[in-house]
Amino acid sequence: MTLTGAQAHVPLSSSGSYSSNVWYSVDAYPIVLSSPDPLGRPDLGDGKNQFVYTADTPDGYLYVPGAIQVVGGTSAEANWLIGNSPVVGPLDKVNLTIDNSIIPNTFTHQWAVSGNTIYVNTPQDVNNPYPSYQFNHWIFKGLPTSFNTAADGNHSVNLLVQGAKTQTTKIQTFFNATANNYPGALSSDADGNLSYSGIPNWYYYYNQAYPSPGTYSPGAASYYDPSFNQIIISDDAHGSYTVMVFGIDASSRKVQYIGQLPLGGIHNYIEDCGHELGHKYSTTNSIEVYGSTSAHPDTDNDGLDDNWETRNGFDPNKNDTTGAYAGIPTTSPDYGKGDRECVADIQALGALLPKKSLWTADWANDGLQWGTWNQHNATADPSHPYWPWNFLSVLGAPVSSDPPANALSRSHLINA
Ligand SMILES: [Ca+2]
Ligand SMILES: [Ca+2]
Repeated sequence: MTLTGAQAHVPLSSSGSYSSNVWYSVDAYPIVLSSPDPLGRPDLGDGKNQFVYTADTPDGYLYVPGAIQVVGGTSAEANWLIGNSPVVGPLDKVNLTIDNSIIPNTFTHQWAVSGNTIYVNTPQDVNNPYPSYQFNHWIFKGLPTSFNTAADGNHSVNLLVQGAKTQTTKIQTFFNATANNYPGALSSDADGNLSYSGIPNWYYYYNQAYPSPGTYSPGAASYYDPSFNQIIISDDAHGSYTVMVFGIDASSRKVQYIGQLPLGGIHNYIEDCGHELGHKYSTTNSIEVYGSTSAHPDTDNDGLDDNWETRNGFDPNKNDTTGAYAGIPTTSPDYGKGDRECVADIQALGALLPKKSLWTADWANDGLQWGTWNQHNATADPSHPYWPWNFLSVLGAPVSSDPPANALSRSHLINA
């Protein structure tokens, strides 16, 4: 575990009585033990003191492992601070509170001392699933009280000595990724047939790091609606996805399927946004068409203008130039539109590549990046961990950490 508490030391009291009527002063500060990653992967963002509620309801619990460090002290000094150990009930010298929580001060601490460290637990909480002997968690119940601000989720764990705050440790709390704690509900989508309440928390958090080009709507798949010129981001933007990567064949000068890039978490969301934004851009610029016209013929009915296809390495007489979409189900709206989807994928890769570092952005831990972690890292070859991603060539080339430099992105497309 990593000790990430405030490091400044403040005297608890200048007039404390330790033993034998000797006036004594000790330093102490609260520490928070960062949640260790069981797989040893790096912490996200600042990597410090980030915790996720166990449930989406107002009864959700937040478990914050923590303690009080008596600087340079001994077990005797630590015991002096809390009284005779074990102690159950109010203490006369020290206490802990958490700001901006519904019940920060109403539970009763239980304390234990090991060396110069004081551990704390809240076994009196009837819903506490932890055994009373596990003295290593502050447990807070209830959701933060403010929403819709960037500061939401920031709290302070405070050490109080005889009622006065002496030290503070910052923590950040996040809601369960798939729960709906934030407002922002749509009453309807562009088609006027949708009603729900609350956006999923992952969308709320991702949107702060990478603003969505559209609107969230519950459902399996994101889409671009050309009738209303509107992008809908849906639940496939959360979790994991493997995006296809394309290049140019050196001899034929045709677009070629060259590999895959497995994604998770924020990267999957960015790819999804970029893909639908690609459809919107292509439509707006008449690259993508809906029915062949004299101005924009579409001989192979793959949704792309023939002339644009010819200029950009696609086959105007073949709806899936690269073959990458050969296995798409006949029931899919993308069936027979492989080239149209390929262009959107290329544009999505262009949106994604500059944002690789966003996996280090400062929001929740595995609650939001779980797609990447669980779907890839847990089963990956340890010598090739997919973190944050690895390019997997379909042409027999070695695995690489990033797509090759000649992978097509938006800037390679004419008029795109
Ligand atoms: Ca076409
Ligand atoms: Ca075509």
